[in-house]
Amino acid sequence: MTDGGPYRPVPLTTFTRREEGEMVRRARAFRDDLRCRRTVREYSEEPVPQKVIDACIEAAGTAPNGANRQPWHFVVVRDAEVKRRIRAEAEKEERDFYEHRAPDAWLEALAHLGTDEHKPFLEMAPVLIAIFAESYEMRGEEKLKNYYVTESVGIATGILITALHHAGLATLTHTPSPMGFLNKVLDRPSNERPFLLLVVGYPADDALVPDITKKPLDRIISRR
Ligand code: IYR
Repeated sequence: MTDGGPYRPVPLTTFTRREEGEMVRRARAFRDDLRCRRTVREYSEEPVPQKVIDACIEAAGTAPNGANRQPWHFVVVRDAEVKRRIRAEAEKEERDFYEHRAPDAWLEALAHLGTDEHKPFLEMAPVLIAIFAESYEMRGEEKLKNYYVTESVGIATGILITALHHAGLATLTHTPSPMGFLNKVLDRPSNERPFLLLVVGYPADDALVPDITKKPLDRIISRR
């Protein structure tokens, strides 16, 4: 490792060159698996294996990121009392959002998703992963600035959601706003800013999801 030192490259040994047919098959199989991912709001209380969570967080930690500073931290919450406090704080902010702060246009945009200020999944689901973005790093007394923090943590979060789905777990990307309370409840330092709360578990047997579709290719691609 030469992190932070001079450039001393090593040969690339991990890249696999594949035949075109195999590439197409792999790309389509991966797409088809991801098409089965749904954001789930109703969870079973069944516990999930820590080894799976650990491997998925390790997968997230491979994300490309600014200057390889890896400006992220993941807090895995299983404790019922901690979950209860997170729910109480999140619902307080969300109530204010839905009742006062959200402009009508935003509420209209959300209407078809059936979301509201009640967040029982924050207690029901066996695991919450609070993702923090490190705006800077402390090296002793020195503040070391991080780069492209939002992009980096966003990419890592995408990989985490994908890894959890691939492993057989459902997630919900929850964005209580503001979520500064997570630093207090989870005892995180002030160089870390809460980025997003990921709810993780198995869907409840009778879980319902909104009837939505994704834009087809010709609406999200252009070619030049
Ligand atoms: N943060 C709120 C509202 C919300 C906002 C968007 I944009 C969504 O796609 C879903 C919900 C909440 O979590 O309910």
